[in-house]
Amino acid sequence: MRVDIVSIFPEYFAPLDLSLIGKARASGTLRLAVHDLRTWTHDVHRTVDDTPYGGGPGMVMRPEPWGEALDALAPDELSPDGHTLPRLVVPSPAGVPFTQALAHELAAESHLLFACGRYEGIDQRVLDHAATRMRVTEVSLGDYVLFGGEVAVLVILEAVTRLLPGVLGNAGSLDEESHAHGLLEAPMYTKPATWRGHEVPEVLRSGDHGRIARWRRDEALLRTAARRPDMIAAVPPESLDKKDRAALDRGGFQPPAGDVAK
Ligand code: JAH
Repeated sequence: MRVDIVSIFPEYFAPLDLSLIGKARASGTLRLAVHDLRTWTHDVHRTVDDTPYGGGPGMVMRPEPWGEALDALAPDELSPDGHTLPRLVVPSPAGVPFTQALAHELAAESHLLFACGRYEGIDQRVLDHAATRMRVTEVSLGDYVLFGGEVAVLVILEAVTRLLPGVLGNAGSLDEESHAHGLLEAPMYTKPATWRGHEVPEVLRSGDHGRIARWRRDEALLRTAARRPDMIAAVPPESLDKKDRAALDRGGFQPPAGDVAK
């Protein structure tokens, strides 16, 4: 996968040399380049912002440097290798929610181009014009405001690159983790069996794989009901069998109405 990032703070992306993302880059699985937006300014002060039309606080990113950056990184002409245009991803509090499903979708792209806004954001015409030539997705990580899109891009890239073939090895199974099956995971423990007076649940030391699976399922259901009412409400009622319903009931949660799975 090819990834380009445009930012006025390219130094933010130094961590991408490290750890598993660094390995993916070294192996060629990930071809990543970080670009300074000021490359595409022409005034002595290399200005990237200006005051907002209509008034209001803060500054807005000028369209001209962004226009040139996108022209350079997403050229109109088809290259000799017949490459397709990148998918432009723009972190913004006004974006669509970033989910594991969207991470999978982005991991299937051959070329991602990230545009990091700062201040009050990028002049809307940059995104409107880009959308006439390529797919543009504004993405939100959650309902809070950052200084800019840089940290959001680090998060998105970490979620996406670990899905690329060969990056995780097969040590971690992607389909057993949280958000793969719509429930939070049960808690995990390692040695020692007793630590500061806290014991590892007996069932996990029993060696009884049937009981362990049942316990983990119950804990996953109870945690999800307690912490994520949105996720438990989205569980299809017919996917909950009698034991699932009994676990929720014991925890004081109302199991959803509907057909009971066998
Ligand atoms: C803030 C440009 N949902 C997280 C998130 C993503 C981006 C931004 N804020 C929060 C942001 C200022 C300028 C982007």
